[in-house]
Parts: sequence; C-alpha cells; structure tokens
Amino acid sequence: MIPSNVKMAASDVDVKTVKRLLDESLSILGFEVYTLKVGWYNSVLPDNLHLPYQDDCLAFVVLSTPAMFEKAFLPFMEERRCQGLSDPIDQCVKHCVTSAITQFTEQKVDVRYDYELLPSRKPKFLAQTAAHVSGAAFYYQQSGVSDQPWASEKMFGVCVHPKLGGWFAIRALLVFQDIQMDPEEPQPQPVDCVPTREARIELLEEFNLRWQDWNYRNIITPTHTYSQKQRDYFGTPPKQRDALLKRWGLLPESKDTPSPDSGEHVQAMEFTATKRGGRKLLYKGYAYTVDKLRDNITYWKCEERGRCGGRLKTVNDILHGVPLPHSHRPDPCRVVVLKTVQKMKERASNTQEITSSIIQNCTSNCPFEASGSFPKKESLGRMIRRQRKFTDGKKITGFR
Ligand code: B12
Ligand SMILES: [Zn+2]
Repeated sequence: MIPSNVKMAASDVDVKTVKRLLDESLSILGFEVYTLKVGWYNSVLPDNLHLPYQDDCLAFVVLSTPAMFEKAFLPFMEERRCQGLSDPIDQCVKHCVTSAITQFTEQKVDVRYDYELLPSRKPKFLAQTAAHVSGAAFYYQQSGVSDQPWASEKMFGVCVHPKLGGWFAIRALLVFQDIQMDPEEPQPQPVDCVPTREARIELLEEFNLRWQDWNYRNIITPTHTYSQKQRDYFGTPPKQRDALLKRWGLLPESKDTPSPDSGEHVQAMEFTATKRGGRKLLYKGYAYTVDKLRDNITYWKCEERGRCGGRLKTVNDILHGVPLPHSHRPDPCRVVVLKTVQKMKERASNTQEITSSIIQNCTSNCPFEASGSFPKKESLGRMIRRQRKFTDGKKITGFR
C-alpha cells in the first residue's frame, strides 16, 4: 500500500527529530533519552503489564545521570519552584520533562513516571524492563544467574548502565501516541557489562542485601558518580530531606501561609492546579489560567476572562514584559483560598491524615479575612475524599 509507505518515510523523519529535540532540551539538565518501540517492551511482558499502544508506536525512556542534581535539581530549588508536599526530586523531574514536551504542541504524549501506580497497584511502567529493551542499561535478573546460590529466596533485579554503573535512575517513559517507528528498526542490545556468574551474584547480593552501602553502583568502574552534596541528599531518609533542604537555604524555614496584608505573598508568582488538573498562576492577588502555550512561552489570562482583559506572559515560568491591566481589584483572599485548597489536595494524596484534620491544619494559619471566602466544610470534605479516591493506588513514594 503506497500511502502507508509514504507515511512511514515521513514518520521516520519525525522519530529522529523528536529524539533530537528531546536530547537537546534534556541533556543539558543531566538526563539521557533512549528510543524505544512499544512492541519491544510489550513482547517481554504479560498482557496485564502491556502499554495500551500499537507495537510500532514511538516511546522514550528518560534516565537521570549524576549531573541532574547540579544541573536541574539545585537550580529548580533555588528558583523556588518546589511546592507542596510531594517529593522535590519528583517535582523537578516532572518540571523538566513537562517543559521538554511542551515543544511538541501537535503531539499526544503519555508521560509515565517511575513512582506512579496503576489502579491495579502495578507500576505504570516497569522502568528496568524499559531501560533494557531500549538498550540504555542491561537488566540483570535472578533468572540470568545459572545454578543460583539463593535457594528459594527472591532477588530483585538491577540495571547496570555501561558508563554510569548504578549511578543513575530511570525516571520516565514518554509515549508519542501518534508517531510510528519503522517496523524494521533494529532493537539495540544493552551492553552486558557484568557477564560472569560470580559478578552477577555479587551485583544482586549488593543490590538486595546491602543497597544502602551503594556498592552495587560500582560493579563496573563508573565514569561519573554522585557529588558529595548529592550523596548527602540521597543518603538522608526521604522524611528528613526537607530539613536538609531548609539547612541549605533551598526551602523556606516555614511553609505557613502568610497573611493577605503582609503584602509578600501577593508579589511572588505561584503555581497551583485548576479543578481539571490544568495549571493556574497566582500573582499579585490575581488568578490566571493558561490561554495559549508555545514552546516554553505561556500566555495567561485572568480567571475572570469574560469580563476582564488581564493578561500576562511567562517564559519558562518567569514573568516576561508588563502584564495587561485588570478591570477589577485584586483579591488576596481568593489567592489564599486557592493555595490552601491545593495544599489540602496534596495532603489528601500524600498523607493518611483524616479529612477533618486536613481541613483544620490547612486553614489554621489562614488569615481571618480569608475565612469568609472558603467553600463550606462539607464541600471541602467531599473534595478531599474525591482527591483521595483519585490518587489512591496511583502513587507510591519513598523509592529513590
Ligand atoms: C516496587 C519497587 C521497589 C520495591 C520492590 C522491589 C521490586 N523490584 O519489586 C522495594 C521497596 C523493595 C524497592 C526497593 C529498592 N528499589 Co525499587 N522500585 C520499585 C518500582 C517502583 C517497581 C518495581 C516493580 O514492582 N516491578 C514489577 C516486577 C514484577 O517487575 P520485574 O521483577 O522486573 O519482572 C518483570 C521482568 O522480569 C519482565 N521480563 C520477563 N522476561 C523478561 C526478559 C527481558 C529481557 C526483560 C528486559 C524483562 C523481562 O517481566 C516481569 C513482569 O512480568 C521500580 C520503578 C518502576 N516503576 O519500575 C523501582 C526501582 C526498581 N527501584 C530502584 C531502586 C534503586 C531501589 C532501591 C535501591 C532503593 C532506592 N530507590 O535507592 C531499593 C533496593 C532494592 C531491594 N532492597 O530490594 C530502581 C532500580 C534502578 C536500577 N539500576 O535497576 C528503580 C528502577 C527505580 C528508579 N527510578 O530507578 N523497590
Ligand atoms: Zn482580571
């Protein structure tokens, strides 16, 4: 069929272009990107773990290298982009990946992060399998060791990168739903850098029994490892990392909501979410939603868009130019409400705290003036329970 050949040639170009553009935007931030055909991944997995896309569909695996910490994470924290209770590294990775794919305005991209779970409580993608089939890092599994010394004990498998050893993490899978790869594209084979039975046994034992020592990461001599600062960070248990970030001056000492008349909170730009999961910008007492997106430029319109001409433009989430004026006064109380509601949603997703205590804790520091602007307790309760239902089973935390 001629038309499909023509389309194939065109999509072959697309694949290369998309790969190059992703590389360009993510490598400077310390990430590596590997091409993967959905069929390569699905062919080694049982049906219930398949990605719901055609075999020829284009996907990419994103790894973070040791450089990510200094190139992306510390600047992300310094720019005060980290918000709410979810893990700062996850937020940073999400920010980087989201910015990288905004350039593909025409494409539908399914982004899956390593920490996300399906409603079935299975991971949204098996990171190690994806890394292996894309050729990024060989996945050493228990089944790959002949004459196993572990009797019936379960040993989890581990990926080894040919240059970085174990000094990397597998962060995301991006599926470009409408781009097909050449069905003849040869599958890259990952480098088997731990070929002997003895070394594989050592690797699996270090990973399963002594992973806190990080020796499994040095099973081959790596070209790069984590900096001392990064070791201090990842060596700190997740629950204590906020305190460390505060000591480094990368998180404010107190996360309390400032009062509307303190002036300070209405000056800084802050981002929260709309009801439908879009982005919302809070600035100088006004709330904006996204009007248009172009590459890293976002055009924002005032929430009261029917009646108001208030507009502004951000480039990489930084204000650009002078905002167009509003036809109404700013409403600092509404901004406090939006931020507080967002905080409640995050607590609902990330903690086991009961509904009434979430409402109590999140509103306790709110200025009195804002209290009249809050929805009724019952609707806040319904919102929290809806949020829980939505996230329950979708996310796990604690693995880094
Ligand atoms: C759940 C989880 C855990 C759980 C359970 C471990 C496990 N492996 O199940 C716990 C909490 C114990 C854990 C701990 C750790 N984890 Co963990 N964990 C995960 C997570 C979220 C899912 C893993 C999972 O459930 N897989 C499902 C099982 C069934 O998959 P599987 O065993 O690979 O089986 C499949 C393959 O065999 C495949 N298959 C069959 N035939 C073939 C043939 C080929 C050729 C291939 C390629 C595949 C294949 O089919 C099977 C499924 O049917 C992943 C991230 C992710 N989204 O994948 C990180 C991940 C595996 N963890 C990781 C790490 C680093 C750790 C820790 C060191 C802590 C840390 N984060 O620093 C510890 C140490 C491990 C230990 N002590 O056991 C890294 C591993 C990186 C690497 N180099 O491989 C990952 C990938 C996270 C990341 N972002 O990088 N983890
Ligand atoms: Zn307005």
